[in-house]
Amino acid sequence: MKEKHITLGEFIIDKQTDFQYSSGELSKLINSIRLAAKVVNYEVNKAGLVDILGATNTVNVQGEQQQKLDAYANEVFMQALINREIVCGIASEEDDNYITIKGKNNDNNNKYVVLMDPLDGSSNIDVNVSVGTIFSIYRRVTPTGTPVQEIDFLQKGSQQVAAGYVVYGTSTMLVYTTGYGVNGFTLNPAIGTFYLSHPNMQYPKDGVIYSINEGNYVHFPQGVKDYLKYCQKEEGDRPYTSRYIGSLVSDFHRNMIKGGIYIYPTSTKAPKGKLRLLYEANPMAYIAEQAKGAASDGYRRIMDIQPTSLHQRVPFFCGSKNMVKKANEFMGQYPDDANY
Ligand code: AHM
Ligand code: MG
Repeated sequence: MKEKHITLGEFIIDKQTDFQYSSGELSKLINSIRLAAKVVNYEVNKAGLVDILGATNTVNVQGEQQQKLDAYANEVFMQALINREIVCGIASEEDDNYITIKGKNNDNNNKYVVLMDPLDGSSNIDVNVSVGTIFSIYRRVTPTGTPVQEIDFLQKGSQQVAAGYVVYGTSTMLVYTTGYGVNGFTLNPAIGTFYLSHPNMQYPKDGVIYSINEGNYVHFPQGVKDYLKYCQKEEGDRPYTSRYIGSLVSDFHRNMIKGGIYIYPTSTKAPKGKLRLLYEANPMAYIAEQAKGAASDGYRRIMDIQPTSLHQRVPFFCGSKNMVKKANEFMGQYPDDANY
């Protein structure tokens, strides 16, 4: 029998009824992210060429000034969501504050807010290393009909209704969850269609990869140093192997498939860690848990942390369940470091 190839568009329609308050809005929202992902993919893929063209002419063919790709990605995702009038607000790692979006009749009746990091790891573009987009979706908590407020964005990660990422890699993939497991779709660039390639993605319970910027070792808290020594000790299936791309989405994606842990801890250089709770840690934590992995700040579940500001940072331990558990045990030896 001929195998059926499911496109992301078909998959979204199929799954619409899975969603508790389904009125089609969440589906439309994910559809607009799908569209923006294709546009950004096209641009990311010709990043090197843009440099060549830019050298002779810094204004592109449309007469627009050349933009940095992260600013471009921000605009593409913003516009895709704004044009469809399906969200009431967007907060982006690129912008200081959230923006309010009116609904179809210039009202405030839309239910969802989106938080995103439009191009994570963008410093990697210059050296042709994969980058990603991360997104997180919540239902607003303030009444519909009123303008969106900051508290609609400052929700615990456990309140997310969907989250996902796009990895612009050797092939471009969109991976997302709406709380019913994690599915991955690979873009066929020839026809611009995402196909279901990785159904029901799951972390192996154990893994042997640890991903951390070891250049910062001397600045790490003792619990992290102890855990790294544990990983490197010759015993059983150890020493583990180290893999660090320095692009969260890529490191996460590899670890979810192969089994591993990603760590960005506090350090004397970054006392609260580097990653942002709302734009990076929460969506990745939601995907990790839906893929039977785990995510903590070394002490607490990431998704239980009450956010207090839009751009707050958090230490991040994320990956195979048993590996995160083990890292938490090491951190637990130094309870004072929980107060970062
Ligand atoms: P960004 O949001 O400024 O791109 O920073 C986030 C990135 C992650 O993708 C990556 O895992 C991390 O920063 C790498 O940081 P470092 O270079 O300090 O190891
Ligand atoms: Mg980022």
